[in-house]
Amino acid sequence: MEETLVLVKGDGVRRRLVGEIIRRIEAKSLDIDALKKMNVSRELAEEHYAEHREKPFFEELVEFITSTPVVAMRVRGEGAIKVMRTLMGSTNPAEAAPGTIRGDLALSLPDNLVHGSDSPESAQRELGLFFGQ
Ligand code: RTP
Ligand code: MG
Repeated sequence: MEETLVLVKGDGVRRRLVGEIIRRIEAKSLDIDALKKMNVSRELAEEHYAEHREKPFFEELVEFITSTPVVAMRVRGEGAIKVMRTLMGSTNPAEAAPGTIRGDLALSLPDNLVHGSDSPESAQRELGLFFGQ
């Protein structure tokens, strides 16, 4: 069984969409193995988004993820990494397909509600950072 890290980011928590996002994950028959609401330190944010360190939006991204609490989940199931990315929709909510979390519930960057690991390597690394395994 595959595991992936899912974050409901600050905009999702602020808009009280945690339940709606969990509902969609469960409706897809994925398992939520662990879940916690937490603050993300600058250190954790920079580590988590290390691949984006040189991008123009890096500072905005770190500000965004550290400014309000997030809900972190370890999500498990067959093909969980790719399945979660499909449920989430495209990075830019303006382009995300209807039926997806971002397509249905978000409008523009950086407020795209969720994070999902993008590969088995990222998933292991990110689960280690957020759940210490
Ligand atoms: P995530 O990592 O959050 O699951 O999202 P993703 O793979 O779909 O997108 P990624 O390219 O990894 O970007 C990470 C987060 O950075 C913000 N972003 N802003 N202003 C911009 O052009 C821009 N591009 C990306 C988004 O919050 C995105 O989720
Ligand atoms: Mg990403």
